[in-house]
Amino acid sequence: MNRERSKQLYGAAREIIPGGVNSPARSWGAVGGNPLFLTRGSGSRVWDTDGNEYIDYVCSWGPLILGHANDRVVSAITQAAADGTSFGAPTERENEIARLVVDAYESIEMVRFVNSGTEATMSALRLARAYTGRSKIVKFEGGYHGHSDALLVAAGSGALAHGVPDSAGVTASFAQDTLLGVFNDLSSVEAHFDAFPEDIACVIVEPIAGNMGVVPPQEGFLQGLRDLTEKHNSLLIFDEVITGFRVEYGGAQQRFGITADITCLGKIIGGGMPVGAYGGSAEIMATVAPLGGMYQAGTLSGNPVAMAAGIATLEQLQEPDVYNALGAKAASLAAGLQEVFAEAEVPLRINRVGSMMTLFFNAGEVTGWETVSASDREGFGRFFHRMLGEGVYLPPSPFEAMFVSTAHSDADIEATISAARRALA
Ligand code: KE4
Repeated sequence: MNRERSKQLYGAAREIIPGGVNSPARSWGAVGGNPLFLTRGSGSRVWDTDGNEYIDYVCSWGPLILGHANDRVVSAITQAAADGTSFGAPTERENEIARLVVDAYESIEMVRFVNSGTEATMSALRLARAYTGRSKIVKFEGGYHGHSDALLVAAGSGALAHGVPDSAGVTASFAQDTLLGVFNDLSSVEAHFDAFPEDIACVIVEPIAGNMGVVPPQEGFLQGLRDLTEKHNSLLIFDEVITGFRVEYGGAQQRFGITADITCLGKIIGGGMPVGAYGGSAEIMATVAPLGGMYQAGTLSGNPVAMAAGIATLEQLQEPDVYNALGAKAASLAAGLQEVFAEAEVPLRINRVGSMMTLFFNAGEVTGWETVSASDREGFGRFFHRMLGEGVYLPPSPFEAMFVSTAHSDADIEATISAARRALA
C-alpha cells in the first residue's frame, strides 16, 4: 500500500502541531509507524490521503455508532448550520436533546451540556465536591476520564499508551486528593473509605472499562460501589462517555440495572460533533450555577449544530432492535476472530460488551489492570499493521476499545475475519 501522502502530511504536521496530532491517542505511539491521514468516511469505510480504503473499527473512538457520514446526521448538521452555527443563547434543540437524555436515563432528571467528555467529568467532580462539601475522589488505575488535572492520575487510554499515566504538570496538591482503586477489586475501594470515612466526595468509574481495553465489571462490583457510596454518603459517578447509548440505549445503567448519582456522557450524544453532558437528580443538579454555587460555563455548550447532530443520532438509536443487531454483529466478528486465532495457535482473549470490544493478546482472562498489562502489546502492534495492510483499520493501541457500527455489514465482518486469517498467516 502506498502511504506516501500520509507520511508527507505527518512530517509537515509535526513542525507545527505537537507530535503532529491534536490528540496523542492518534499518534500510533503504542503500535509504531506513521499515523494515517484520513480524508473521507462513509458508513463502515474510511479512505486515507493516498486513496487506500479501510473497514474502520475506530469509529472516531466511539461516537460513530451509525457509521461515517450518516445521511440524517449530515443533513441535520447542514440544516442547523444554515440557520446560524451558534448564538450563545438558549435554543429549542437543547430542550429536545435534554428531553431525549432524561427519557433514556432513569437516574437523570436534569442534564447540562458541555463540549467534551473531559468537560463532563471535570464538571461532575466539581459538582460532587460542591454537593458533599468533601475533597477526596476515588478513580481506578487504568481508568480514563479525559484530561482534567484531578483525573490524570494513573490514567488509561493515550496516557497509558504513551507512558504518562501520571501526567507532568499535575501538581501534588491535585494528585493528593485523588485516591486510586483497582477495577473489579471492591476491597481496594473499601480500604479508602475505611481510611477516609467522611472525606470522599465521589467514586468515578467507567462502568465497563474501555480505556485499559474493554474490561467488563465482574458480578457484584458495580453494586458493591453503589452500596459503599450510599453507606458513606458519597456520590457514585458513572463515566458513560463510551458506554452511554453504546451498550444499550440507556447505557450501562440499563444493562446492569444500577443507577448512578451523576452520569457523564459524550461521544455518541454528539454524533461526531463536540458534545459532552453531565446529569443527575434535580436535587444534585440544583447545585449547578445559576441555581447553585457550583460554577460551570461554556461559549459553545449546547450549540445548535452539535445538538442537531446528537438529536439525529439518538432518534435513529430508538429504532427497534438496533442494539440486538449491533450485539449480534459484534458477536459474529468476535467468534470469527477467535476461530482464526485458534487455527494460527496465537493466544487471543476478546473482552466484549455489545458492540465495544478489545482483542487482548493473552491466553488467560483479562479482568483488570494487572492482566491487561500482562498482555502482549508487541503482538498486538504487529497484528495492527498486518490488518492495516489487509484494509482493516483497528484502534492503534491495545488499551482502547474497538467498535462495530450499524453501518458494518455482514460482508464487512466476513472480510475482516478473512483479513485476520491472512494477517496471522
Ligand atoms: P473527550 O474529552 O475526549 O471528549 O472525552 C474524554 C473521555 C472521558 N471518559 C471516557 C470514558 C473516555 O473514553 C474519554 C475519551 N476517550 C478517548 C479514547 N478512549 C478519546 C480519544 C482521544 O483522547 O483522542
